[in-house]
Amino acid sequence: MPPGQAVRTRHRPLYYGPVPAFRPGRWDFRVMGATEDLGSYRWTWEEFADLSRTDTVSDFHCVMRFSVPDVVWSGVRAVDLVAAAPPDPEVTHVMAWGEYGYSANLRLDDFLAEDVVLATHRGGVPLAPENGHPLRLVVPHLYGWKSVKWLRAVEYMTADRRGFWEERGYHNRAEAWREQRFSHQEEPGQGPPL
Ligand SMILES: Nc1nc2c(c(=O)[nH]1)N[C@H]1C(S)=C(S)[C@@H](COP(=O)(O)O)O[C@H]1N2
Ligand SMILES: [Mo]
Repeated sequence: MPPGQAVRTRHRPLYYGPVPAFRPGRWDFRVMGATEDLGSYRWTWEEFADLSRTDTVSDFHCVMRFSVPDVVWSGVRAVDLVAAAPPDPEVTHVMAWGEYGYSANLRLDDFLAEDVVLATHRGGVPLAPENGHPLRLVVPHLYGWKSVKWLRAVEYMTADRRGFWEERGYHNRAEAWREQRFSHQEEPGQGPPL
């Protein structure tokens, strides 16, 4: 376990604000911002289901000091998404966007880590509404708030910008093994000015 974390196998789902309703006919997923061809990409729910899928197993670390070991996630690996929607070579960061404007910024290399997945299933069953149904991001090596539930878009960025919690006192990078919990721990240059 990373420092300061205790194992918990069950916990109450954690999120800010209401659980959004899923309407398959109105749902889409977008990749936008600094794409290689300057266009944006859009998948309907049916189209998204045709992307190549992978199972991953990882531990999940919440900044509230608990970790859930060995979670099985299934979905589209971030590397496969990025291959399907190539970024401009200048892209250094991404913003993951959830419903209602929740967001989390990530370094591109963190997003491309091999166990990062845009998950539709956890433990072999579709995500429950409160766990992010129909789609959530999972970034195992960063604290849980970076794992955006009800994911609707990924924005490619050529400079860093803070997301929802990163603007409100949480660490810009959030690596669990380095215990990067709060923005006051950031070293100069670890994040855009607050
Ligand atoms: N859209 C959205 N995603 C979110 C959150 C949120 O408030 N809104 N909370 C985050 C936090 S703090 C954690 S620890 C995890 C919890 O995921 P779980 O409830 O599925 O275990 O979701 C993350 N993703
Ligand atoms: Mo969390």
